[in-house]
Amino acid sequence: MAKRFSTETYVKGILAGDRVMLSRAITLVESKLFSDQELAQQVINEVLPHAGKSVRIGITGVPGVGKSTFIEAFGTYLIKEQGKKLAVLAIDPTSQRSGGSILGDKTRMEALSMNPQAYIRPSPAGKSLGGVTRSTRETIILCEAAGFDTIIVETVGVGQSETAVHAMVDFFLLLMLAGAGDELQGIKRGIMEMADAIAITKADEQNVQKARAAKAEYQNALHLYPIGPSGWVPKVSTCSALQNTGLDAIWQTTADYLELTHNNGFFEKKRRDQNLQWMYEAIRQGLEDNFYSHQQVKQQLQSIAEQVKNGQKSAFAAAAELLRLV
Ligand SMILES: Nc1nc2c(ncn2[C@@H]2O[C@H](COP(=O)(O)OP(=O)(O)O)[C@@H](O)[C@H]2O)c(=O)[nH]1
Ligand SMILES: [Mg+2]
Repeated sequence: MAKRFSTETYVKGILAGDRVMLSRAITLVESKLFSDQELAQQVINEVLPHAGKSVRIGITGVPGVGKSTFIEAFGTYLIKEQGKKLAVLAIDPTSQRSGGSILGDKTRMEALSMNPQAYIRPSPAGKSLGGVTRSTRETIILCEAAGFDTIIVETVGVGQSETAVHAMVDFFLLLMLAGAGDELQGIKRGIMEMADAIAITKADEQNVQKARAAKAEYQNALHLYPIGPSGWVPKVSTCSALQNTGLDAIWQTTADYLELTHNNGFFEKKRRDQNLQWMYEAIRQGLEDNFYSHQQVKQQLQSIAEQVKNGQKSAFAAAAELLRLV
């Protein structure tokens, strides 16, 4: 069990920007213990009025595209050139590595992890996507309350985690390689449609020409999509994290997006919609947890499932029977 303090101690520490207290509160959020969860909820409730005043940026792309290297360079740029305070979180439900993808990549984020203006937190290990999503959302609030004005949420770029991240950020950046082909990059149409910006990575050395060609190609492809409710036309650019090029353009694109969506009200609306979605998800999760932790359900689930497997009971009848137990 995590070492525990009073709600007030956590809240005071977080609001004062105490990183140790912030980390401990995040550990509570990630805990599976009911008592830790209860305490976490109290802390979140208390700091909530101090949260929300940030830019939340989601970053995705297939493994190897250069996410970690990009975040190191872009994050350092944001701190040094834009005076930001940056928190980097990760969503990696599959990660079994030493505490998550970001820690495993720590060598690629060396400068950032040592920068006092940055806070890096790996994805919680051993959790389902739903579990990771929930703790990451709550972690965003805690980081914002601790004074971080820019939150980057990295996702591994395989499966459903992009959708989860998209639903918790203001701006969604897709990193892509030049000349690798959409298929190779596992990029489904849906993910391109979610992107507010695409950056072609590794635009350096012999790659520059290819990157420019890819930029034109993706720009054309994006023009085929109808403009969404944000009124924003997604932008494509090239960058090199190793040479620190193209980073200012990506920040400018982000700033343009923020200006447009603040002015037309989309930013606020999206945040409100995300909050509502979050509530419904929490309800669904709560109902599910209640159901599966119910004593009688625990006792009978196995045997009733067996009957369904053997064709002795229909799936619907079995579900109804189990649901009646609660
Ligand atoms: N040439 C070049 N290589 C890069 C760049 N960014 C990342 N890489 C390399 O690409 C590989 C994968 O990078 P990484 O950041 O771990 O990708 P991730 O799996 O998406 O996090 C590493 O060998 C990096 O050194 C870049 O801007 N230029
Ligand atoms: Mg990485």
